[in-house]
Amino acid sequence: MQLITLEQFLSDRQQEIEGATGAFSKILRDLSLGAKLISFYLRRAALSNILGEIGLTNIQGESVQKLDHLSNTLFRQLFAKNPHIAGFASEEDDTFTPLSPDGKYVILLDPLDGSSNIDVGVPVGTIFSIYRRRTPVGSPCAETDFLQGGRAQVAAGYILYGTSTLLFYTTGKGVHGFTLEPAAGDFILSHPDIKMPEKSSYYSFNDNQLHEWHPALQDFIKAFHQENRQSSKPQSLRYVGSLVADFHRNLLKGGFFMYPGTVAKPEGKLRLLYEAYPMAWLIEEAGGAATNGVQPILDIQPTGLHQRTALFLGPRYFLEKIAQAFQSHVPVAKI
Ligand code: FDP
Repeated sequence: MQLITLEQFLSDRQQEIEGATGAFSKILRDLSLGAKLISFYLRRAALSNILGEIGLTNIQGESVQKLDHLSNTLFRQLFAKNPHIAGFASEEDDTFTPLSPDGKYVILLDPLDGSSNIDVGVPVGTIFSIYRRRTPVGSPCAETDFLQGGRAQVAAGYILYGTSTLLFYTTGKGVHGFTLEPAAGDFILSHPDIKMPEKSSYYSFNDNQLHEWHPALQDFIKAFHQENRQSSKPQSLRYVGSLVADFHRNLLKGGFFMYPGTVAKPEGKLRLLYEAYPMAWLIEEAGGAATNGVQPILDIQPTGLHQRTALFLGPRYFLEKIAQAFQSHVPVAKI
C-alpha cells in the first residue's frame, strides 16, 4: 500500500483551489492537529475528569459538555494563530469571532457533534466548513462572510472519532478520506474519491416525533416500512444519534438519514451552517443528495448564524421520492 499523508496529498492538490497559496493547506493542518488532540482527549476522557457538563447553556439552549467546551476552545486557539483565518464561527458560540484582518478565509465549526454520546463512549465528530471571505482583506470580517450560502463553500469535511479517527473532506473535486495512524501521528489516505453506493442498505432517523411530522412524511414512512418488510433484502435501521457517525456509515455503505421538522417546528433541530451545508456538499460530491424534504440544502439562503433546517441525506432517487410525497400530498383541510 502506498502511504500518502494528508500533508502530501494537500501539497499535490493545492492547485485545485483557485488562487490557492498554501493558506488553505495550513488551515487543514490546523484542523488535523485539533483532531489529533481531541482524539487523544476522548480516548482517556473518563480518566481525566473531563466527562459531564460544564454547568453552562449554549446559544442553542443545550447544556455544554466539558469536551464541547474544550474542543471549541482548542480550535479557536489554533485558528487564532493562523494568519490566513479572518474569522471563526462555532455552533457553541453566540456570535462569530473576528481573527486576522489579513486572512482570506472564514471557518465554521461544530467542534464536537453528537455531544449526548460523549459520556457513553459512542463515536462523535467535528464538522467544518470553509469560505473565502467577502469583505475586503485588511478589514475585520463581518457576519456576511459567514452567511454566503452552501454553494460558496470552498472546503467542507468532518472528523469522526470512532474505532479509528478519520478525516474526510471535499474541495469540490470528490470526497477524500484519511485515517489517523496513531503511531506516526499522521493522517494517511485510506478512502480516495469515494462514491456513495446507489443502493440503500440502512435507514437512520429518530422517530420519537413521528406523530408530529408532516402527514405526507408520516404516510411516506408507513409505506416505506411496508415495502421494506416485503423486500427480499430489507434495509436495516441504524441510528447512532451522532450526525457524523450516521452520515459516515451511510456514505460508505449506502443509506438514508433524516432529521425532519414537525408541523409546529418545520425547521427541525440541525443547524444549516454548521451541519447541513457541509454534509450536503460532501454527499453531493459522493453522488448522493441533500434536501430539506423538497429543496436542495445548498440552495437554501441563510439568514442567521444559528438557523436550523430539516435535513434529508441519501441516494438521489430516494430523496426525489420524498420530495414527490411532500409535493403531491393533499392537505386534509382541502379534501
Ligand atoms: P447532539 O444533540 O447529541 O449534539 O447536532 C445535534 C445532534 O446530536 C446530531 O449529532 C444528531 O444527529 C442529533 O442531534 C441527534 O438528535 P436526537 O437525540 O434528537 O436523535
